Amino acid sequence: MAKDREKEARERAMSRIREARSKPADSAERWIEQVAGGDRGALARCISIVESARPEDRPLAEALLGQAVQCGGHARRYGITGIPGAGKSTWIEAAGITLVERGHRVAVLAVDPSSGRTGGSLLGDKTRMATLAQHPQAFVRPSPSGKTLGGIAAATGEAALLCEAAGFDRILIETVGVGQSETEVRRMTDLFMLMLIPGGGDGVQGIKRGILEWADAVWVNKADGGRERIEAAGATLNVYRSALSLLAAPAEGEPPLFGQGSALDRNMVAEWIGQLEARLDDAAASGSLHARRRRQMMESLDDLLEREALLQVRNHPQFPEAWQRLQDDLPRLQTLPFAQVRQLLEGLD
Ligand SMILES: Nc1nc2c(ncn2[C@@H]2O[C@H](COP(=O)(O)OP(=O)(O)OP(=O)(O)O)[C@@H](O)[C@H]2O)c(=O)[nH]1
Ligand SMILES: [Mg+2]
Repeated sequence: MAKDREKEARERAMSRIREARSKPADSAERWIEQVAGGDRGALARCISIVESARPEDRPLAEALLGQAVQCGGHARRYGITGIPGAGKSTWIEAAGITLVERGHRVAVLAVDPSSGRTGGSLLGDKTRMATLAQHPQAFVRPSPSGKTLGGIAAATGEAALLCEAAGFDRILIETVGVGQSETEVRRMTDLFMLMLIPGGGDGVQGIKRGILEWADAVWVNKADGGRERIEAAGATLNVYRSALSLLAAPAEGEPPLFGQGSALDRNMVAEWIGQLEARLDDAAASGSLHARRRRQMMESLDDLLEREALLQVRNHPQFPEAWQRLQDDLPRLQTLPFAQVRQLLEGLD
């Protein structure tokens, strides 16, 4: 029986999607209305559309995002990165509960570049965040698994926009700190936090220098279970504090915040998220938050311009022939590569 009902629901959803694909603009307006009205099913459906790898879903996805962006901009976005198993999900759940208790509506998203391969850390995250996932003021969405059109991080940024349209005012994005998606996640967040664990040899913990430089906050987790561990956490924190003080000062804003504690201790997490919130209050008041978002937007525009320009060139009807000619000429090697490329571009009309 339950199976039949599930199948029916799936079929209903599919037929709605088919209908929406055929009239993207009208459907997008209606769907975003439902999303803004608090319909979680509609939110989940819209997120699936922006995550879709099918080119035929893109017009609808773009129409949805076009609608959503008009209700966006009010939420604060946190990025939390760290090595696998550092305690990110545990920390996010505790922080999320604190935030909902303070009257916020919290959405949790994840970017896991490995999820395509493993089938997703989906189950892990939902069970680890069981309390938060069931809270009426929270929404927990695992990383898109498998292929998406613009990449997993891009899909997560779009999902964040939809969550904002749904009225979530705090968005926490978890990403595994392996250096593949942090640039993008940092670019879509107002505060980027690096999570470490005590010890880890020389304290490097496989964290790329770039990620370290970007951190607005560093938290050494698992500082619990005895004095030794707490001291080890303090030592790790010091290693990073001095490493960071040697790096160039952040381009804008304040120096990073440093903290240590246990994600299993709700009070500690509440204290820390309070500090992060205060930091964002200051950034909002001083205008640096606005400046940061503006710069992030410019960087994204720049990337998009590059991607779109490349696509236009590659999709140009004369491109394949010109490209072939260029390759055929290669053995002669009598022109410099940049001159060849310039010639090729000039030859396309
Ligand atoms: N002792 C202790 N254990 C913790 C703490 N935080 C998390 N854990 C445990 O560490 C394990 C991994 O925690 P997760 O929150 O799943 O870690 P994660 O960083 O989200 O892991 P991935 O998403 O797989 O990268 C779980 O068994 C947690 O219960 C902490 O502060 N102290
Ligand atoms: Mg996790």
